Amino acid sequence: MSRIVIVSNRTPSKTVAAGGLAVALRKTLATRDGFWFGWSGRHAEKPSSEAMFESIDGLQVGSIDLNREDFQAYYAGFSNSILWPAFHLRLDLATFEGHWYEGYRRVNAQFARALVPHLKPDDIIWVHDYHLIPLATELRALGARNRIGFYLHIPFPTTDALYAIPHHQELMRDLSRYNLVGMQANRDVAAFTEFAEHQAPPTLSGNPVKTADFSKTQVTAFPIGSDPDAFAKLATSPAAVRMIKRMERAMNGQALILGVDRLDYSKGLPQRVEAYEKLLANNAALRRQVHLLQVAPPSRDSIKEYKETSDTLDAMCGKVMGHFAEPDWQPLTYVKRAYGQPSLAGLYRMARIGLVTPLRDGMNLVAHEYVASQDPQNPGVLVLSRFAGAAEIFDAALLVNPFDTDETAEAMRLALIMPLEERKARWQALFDAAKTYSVDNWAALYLDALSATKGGKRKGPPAADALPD
Ligand code: ADQ
Repeated sequence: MSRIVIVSNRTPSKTVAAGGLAVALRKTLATRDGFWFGWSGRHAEKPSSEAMFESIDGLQVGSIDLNREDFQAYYAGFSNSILWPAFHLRLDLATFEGHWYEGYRRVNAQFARALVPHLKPDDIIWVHDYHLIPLATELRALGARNRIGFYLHIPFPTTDALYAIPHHQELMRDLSRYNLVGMQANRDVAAFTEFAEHQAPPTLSGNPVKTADFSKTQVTAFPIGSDPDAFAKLATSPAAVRMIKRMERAMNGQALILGVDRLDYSKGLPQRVEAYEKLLANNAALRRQVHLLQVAPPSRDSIKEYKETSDTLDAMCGKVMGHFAEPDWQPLTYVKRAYGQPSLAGLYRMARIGLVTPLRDGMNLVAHEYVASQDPQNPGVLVLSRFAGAAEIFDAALLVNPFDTDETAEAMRLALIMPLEERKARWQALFDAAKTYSVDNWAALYLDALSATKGGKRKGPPAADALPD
């Protein structure tokens, strides 16, 4: 059986508890030979193409250090200040700095140089996310003929947002060098197909110009998921029960409405608080009966737009507190820290409403985890954004347009009065979907599809073609 080589921006760490994705991929590597490759998390004066290998909890991990300036241009710059906002349709939040692109390509080339000496001819290479779009091009330029697959964890943009990205034609040519491109949702495959058919901005005169040939690249949706059985178990574990007890005391009979997110402008947090404000404003009888808990640890805080989102959220929460709090009742709690999975599972299980309202999201695993953690005899209600990839598989949720805060407020009201029978029926459908689209199934389906592609003879740029097979 071929080895599997997983490549992502960051390798799994010794100190940070593994999330669902890392756990699933570790499981894959436990049954197949192979290793995980990526950035070590360390900076070095001089960029080196020597990978360092170590075993982390039985997992083989290869990593490289990156020069600080290159990392800035590649990670905070091109990846997270251009690709992330553009792919989430937030061109207003993008910063266009020309030189970042060179750093982005330099780091991808460095990854390739460090990885190639460790590859065997029939290794299957699985590259993760927008940081590494050019990696197949760079690997093929060094002679790699392996099957190489790419998986995009974030949404694929609409064609005109894509046109706004500097060097987008080159990036799309990079994607055409993969055997398989996996996306989260059908809407992403549709957006990709729309681009692939035209590839240049439409004009009233001239014909469409095509510069990338996708005829040898399979593009398919593989919706990612969680490990629902593991989360269901976790939700009744001692640590979860401790959290539930703590919350029951604090809530004193109020219904908990819960949001759990990385602090990111794509997650629609200010809009969510505004919807909650409307719920309280329009339904005086609900005051003292409900409580919003928003858990949102800061992320990417070196980027100005993230700091601004954090400030906006602070102001929104302060406004709702000032308006509705009473000496003996607080409408909301906002916690800026991450929790371990057992505590999260307890919070999910305790919450009457899981409020998952991103403005745009590849999938959103919080929605999956919330569903998996519910008590089947008394489940809560998932209020879910139509613009999360999860909406394609969770149509039994209360689906909302997160920009329409009246609609979100009304969905919360309906969730609070929903009869038990309806809650159970909706939850059962959601749980079935969470099981069908589990993270284990996702990894297995993706790797089967990648193994089944025609490998070995992918065309690279001219330099690679000159190399012997
Ligand atoms: P993220 O944008 O990070 O991921 P999401 O899928 O919601 O978003 O969360 C990933 C994980 O982070 C979940 O397992 C969740 O439990 C954890 N997490 C979030 N907030 C937390 C908190 N406050 N404390 C502790 N843990 C927290 C990107 C894409 C998503 C896609 C995933 C996976 O943006 O759309 O679903 O990758 O493909």
